[in-house]
Amino acid sequence: LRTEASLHDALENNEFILHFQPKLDIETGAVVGCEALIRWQKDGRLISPASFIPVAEETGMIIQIGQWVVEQSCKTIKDWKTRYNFSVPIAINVSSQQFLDASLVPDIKQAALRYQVAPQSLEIEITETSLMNDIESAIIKLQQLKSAGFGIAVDDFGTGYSSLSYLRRLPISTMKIDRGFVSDLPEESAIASTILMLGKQLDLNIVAEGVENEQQLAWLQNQGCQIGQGFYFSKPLPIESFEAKYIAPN
Ligand code: G
Ligand code: G
Ligand code: MN
Ligand code: NA
Repeated sequence: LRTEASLHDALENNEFILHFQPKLDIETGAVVGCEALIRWQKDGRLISPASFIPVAEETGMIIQIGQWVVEQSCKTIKDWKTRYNFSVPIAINVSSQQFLDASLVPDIKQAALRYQVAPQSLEIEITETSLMNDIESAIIKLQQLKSAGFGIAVDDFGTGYSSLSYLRRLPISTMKIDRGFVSDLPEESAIASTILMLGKQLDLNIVAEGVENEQQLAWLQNQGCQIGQGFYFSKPLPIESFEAKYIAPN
């Protein structure tokens, strides 16, 4: 079922969709961004990326699927700007295979141009581990994306194969504290505090992922973490629900 051919058919048949999860300013409650998360609509059911992204990565289909995600995200940015004058950045997830592909950076730039989307409205989420296959080339590609104006976020920060000496060299704009550390809050806060401090020192935006309750939110507010994402605010939503709840409420 979850073979290269079925993923190929899924693309052809337009069976992939994006859900959107808001990122909120923890002080004001304003939506300051969102993350696009792919789902596969198959025979009336919604298949989670956890069950097909690994297959897509193994078979190389992640390249074409990733191009679809870039395209669809730029289209959505353009559409929200045109229809609602709504322009918070959309973040997309990029796998290590995509990072090794020479067409990633030109694909992203061309899609942004084609949809007349400001590069600042698209953010690339990468994990530390995904950069490590070829760190030197990854740094070059990140520099190209950053100098073109795209946002760069390190996803699941603190869980990957990472090194602080690389972190210093990565041209990133945002660190996302892995939800494992957020779920330890408020009792176990050493790692979250340290990541927050590191982010401040490096002058990065910090997003707390996986915020699930009031106690975690209170801790984050108290510690000056500015942006939160998680089920406490909203799960990832189909586009119509995201628009109704966050863009054009009535
Ligand atoms: O949305 P959900 O929690 O089910 O996502 C599961 C995993 O799939 C997460 O690690 C997420 O980063 C990944 N994922 C979701 N959408 C995409 C996508 O468009 N591209 C890639 N490469 N990974 C994605
Ligand atoms: O690996 P990545 O961080 O890209 O995965 C994002 C996924 O995390 C989302 O698709 C979503 O399904 C999941 N997620 C988002 N918020 C929460 C949360 O508050 N709790 C849990 N358990 N998962 C979450
Ligand atoms: Mn992510
Ligand atoms: Na994450």
